[in-house]
Amino acid sequence: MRVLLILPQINSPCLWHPGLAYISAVLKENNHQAELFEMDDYDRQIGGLLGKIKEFSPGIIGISSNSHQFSHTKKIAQEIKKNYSLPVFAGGAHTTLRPEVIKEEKSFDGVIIGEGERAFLSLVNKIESKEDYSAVDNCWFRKGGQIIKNKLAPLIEDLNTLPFPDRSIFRYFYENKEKRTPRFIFSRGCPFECTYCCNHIFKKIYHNLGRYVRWRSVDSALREIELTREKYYFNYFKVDDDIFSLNKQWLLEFCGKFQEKFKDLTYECNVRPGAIDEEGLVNLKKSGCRLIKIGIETGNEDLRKKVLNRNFSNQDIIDTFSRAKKIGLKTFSFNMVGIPGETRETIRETMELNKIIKPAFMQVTVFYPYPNTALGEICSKNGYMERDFENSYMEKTILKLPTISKKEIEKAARDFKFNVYWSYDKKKALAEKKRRIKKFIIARPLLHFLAKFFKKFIKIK
Ligand code: B12
Ligand code: SF4
Repeated sequence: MRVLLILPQINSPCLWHPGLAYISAVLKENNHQAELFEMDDYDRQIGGLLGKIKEFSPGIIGISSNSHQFSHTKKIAQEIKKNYSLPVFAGGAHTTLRPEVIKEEKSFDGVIIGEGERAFLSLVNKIESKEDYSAVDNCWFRKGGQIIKNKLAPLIEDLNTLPFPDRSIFRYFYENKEKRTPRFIFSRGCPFECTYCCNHIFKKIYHNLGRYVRWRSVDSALREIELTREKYYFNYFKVDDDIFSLNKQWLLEFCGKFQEKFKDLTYECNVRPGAIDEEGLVNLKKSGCRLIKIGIETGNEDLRKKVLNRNFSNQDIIDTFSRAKKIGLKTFSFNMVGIPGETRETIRETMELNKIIKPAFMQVTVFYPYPNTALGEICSKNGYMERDFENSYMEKTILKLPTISKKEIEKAARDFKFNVYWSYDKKKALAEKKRRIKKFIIARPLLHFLAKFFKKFIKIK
């Protein structure tokens, strides 16, 4: 059967989506035809999407959505339903956290919860053979005025049984002939329970349904890299596993074999203080890893431990960064501002910690409470949520906290990198300032026009 997958990524491009890539691979392995429509701009592309549906004539549509994109996902489903009588299903992080959306949004025929490969294949098979699909595991459906809530099937025990994710459906791979930086993911799940992250909820819903943290074999990981390289040229890649260093035995085997096989390939990955030691770092470096990324999130230990449930100290962070640097690895820190309990002082502490560890790169995001997560619930119960989910992860807060104003949170997020870099890398700080000014101008059409005009005028002169 022909299946159309849709990836809304409005103001938030993600280049590829492993979940949809796996679903497409599984469908193709089972002789279905899958195509993808990537939606970056609703108004500009909605006509194109409707045209695509007419031309491709799918028997079913699957839309993936995270919480930020969900308002767009609903709009897309509504527009499809207005024009075609096709079954439309939504899956991804948001429907896993909040399957109840099926009750509110009538444009969805069903939602998929958790891992989608088997559930979606089963749906497609049943729809193709015109069978009743209302008992498919991992799905909630609307039937008449009722919601059918099916159970979750156990987690896929052996990830090696899955085909490699299908990159060929993404523009980034078929349009881009230049150098690419592909992303890979070799494991699923994380054993930690940080209150702001979705993992503890995914783990909870899958309680007693198999091992939550699973790895593909090292050989399968290396084979995927090899095959991807044969198809798409690259010499650097990113590993998106939540914590690449979690399973030391796996890591050391990967590093040893990778080094043997790919002498000219380099990469970056995520690690966690307390889940990486000196031996792990040395092996990462020897194998070709150039950059390690670490979530420190806040410089205040109380907030980190009590509010975020991240149990490592500032000293653990400082030690990991300094060891990594001695070994020759570049470092990257993830930071958040605007978490419940945040004050001017705690933001200052986060900046101070970054000034000590001096990362080569930083990400600073405004905290965003996801539905049903422990911290999301605290925000709802305390009446902190001013607005519901929006596409505003990086810069705008949707919270009204008693300890700090919205203006201060957003200003801190804007100025954070400049302030930190200024203490140890003036060039980077100035580049950051320039980037911000450019962004400010681009966001204002009149200023943008004037800037372009003057640039041209000065050049001619
Ligand atoms: C890799 C990754 C990325 C990659 C890849 C992008 C992507 N969207 O997958 C990159 C680095 C680009 C990225 C970016 C972002 N990410 Co991210 N990312 C992850 C991570 C670590 C792994 C996801 C993954 O690949 N898992 C493996 C695959 C196989 O699983 P999956 O994607 O969940 O898909 C399965 C099911 O969900 C389901 N499914 C998914 N889609 C569909 C669609 C249909 C039709 C069906 C039937 C089923 C289905 O079936 C799939 C196969 O089993 C997760 C954390 C996590 N543990 O899930 C966060 C996570 C998904 N990311 C998150 C966030 C917030 C972001 C950003 C907004 C961050 C930012 N600052 O910009 C951006 C958004 C970009 C975008 N437009 O999507 C959040 C989402 C929270 C939420 N409630 O929505 C997560 C859950 C992390 C967290 N904070 O808890 N991310
Ligand atoms: S360590 Fe990272 S991936 Fe794991 S629960 Fe915490 S934030 Fe989520």
